[in-house]
Amino acid sequence: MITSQKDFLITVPIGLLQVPALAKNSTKSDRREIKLSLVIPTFKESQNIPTLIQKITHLLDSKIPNYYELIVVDDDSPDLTWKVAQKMTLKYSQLKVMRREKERGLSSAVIRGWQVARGEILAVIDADLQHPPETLLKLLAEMERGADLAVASRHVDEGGVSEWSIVRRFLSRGAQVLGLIILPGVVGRVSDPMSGYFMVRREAIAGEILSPVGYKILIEVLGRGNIRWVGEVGYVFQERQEGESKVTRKQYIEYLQHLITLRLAKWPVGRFIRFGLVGFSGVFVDMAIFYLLREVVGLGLTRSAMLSAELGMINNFLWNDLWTFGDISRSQRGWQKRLKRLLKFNLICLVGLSFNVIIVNLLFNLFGVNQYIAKLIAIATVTFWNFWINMKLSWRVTQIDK
Ligand SMILES: Nc1nc2c(ncn2[C@@H]2O[C@H](COP(=O)(O)OP(=O)(O)OP(=O)(O)O)[C@@H](O)[C@H]2O)c(=O)[nH]1
Ligand SMILES: [Mg+2]
Repeated sequence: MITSQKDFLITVPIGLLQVPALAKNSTKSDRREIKLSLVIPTFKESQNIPTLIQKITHLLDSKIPNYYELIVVDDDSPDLTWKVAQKMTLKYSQLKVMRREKERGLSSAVIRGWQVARGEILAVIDADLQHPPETLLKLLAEMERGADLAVASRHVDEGGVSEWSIVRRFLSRGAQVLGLIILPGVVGRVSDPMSGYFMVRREAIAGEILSPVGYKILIEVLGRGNIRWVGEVGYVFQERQEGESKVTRKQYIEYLQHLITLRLAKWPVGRFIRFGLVGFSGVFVDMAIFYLLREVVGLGLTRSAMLSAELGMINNFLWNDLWTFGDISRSQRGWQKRLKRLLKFNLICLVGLSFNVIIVNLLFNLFGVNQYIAKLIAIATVTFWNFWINMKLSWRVTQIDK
């Protein structure tokens, strides 16, 4: 473990918030294997930290003595929480302390802790004793059964909140519903997406660049990690005994920002823009060839229009195959496969073309929409159709909806 000479604190990792696949600091001499790395983020928790450490150690020593580590990550608390924790390292050898002087914030504190962790299972618990330590053993049992993520939940059997006001319950549920609307595939996977008490398998998040906004680290883990099996364990959220809450209105705004960021990250925005640009280039190819066929070759109108449209489509296919979906085509090599993609693309675009004609007709004749506006709406709709269906069928991207 890297410690600075000055005060025997763990050095704070810098750079991207990315958990390494293999614990960076483990060396050959570091024979003792660590199973569980539990991060305890703190800000002004000097009154709570001694009791918490004592309770957790007592508990884990009975179950996995020597196979766990506790990592307190303190954001330079004015009440010197880090110092209180640091003194305890003399008695508790599995305890490590990180004092962050530059960065701030709960979520990044947790990840910085995981970055120096050595365990195969990474976990987090609040320092204020609101998360009952006993639940750790149940979470661990879930992980041992094979879960990639084990979440302590207030909303399953044996779960609950002790003395929350109606307002706080309402806000918490409201935030959950909002999450379900914006990110159903992520937030809907757990009964308590707001939980800050969970364990995750290192493998499931290793190498992912995490960038949580605000407080909700679990949503980030669910959104960006490769989580197949989720286990849940009920617990009752305890009242804070000592110290003060850091929850403010700002956190609700950040939560919303976080949801939107994750939503955008899941939508293939970049691909769609490239697809649009390629489509735009196709218009010029189509026009130029149409001109050549009419003026130079002297072909009839319909034939010229059909031929130029087909060549425009081939132009689009080639660029999409090379650029828009290049990463996928490269893993599906061979001219036969390429030809298959071209045929599918062609067919899908032809269906798109008939939609185009139908939409213009419907809007213009049935709803009296101006013909040019009708055409624009048709183009936009068909572009979405062409993009989405081609992505799903011609260039199969199965991992888009993680
Ligand atoms: N390192 C670090 N820890 C933080 C920060 N903000 C909060 N924490 C810790 O994260 C945990 C949860 O914060 P709390 O303020 O208790 O949030 P909460 O439990 O949702 O709200 P309460 O019920 O009001 O306590 C506690 O252990 C805090 O000390 C921060 O900016 N940096
Ligand atoms: Mg709390």
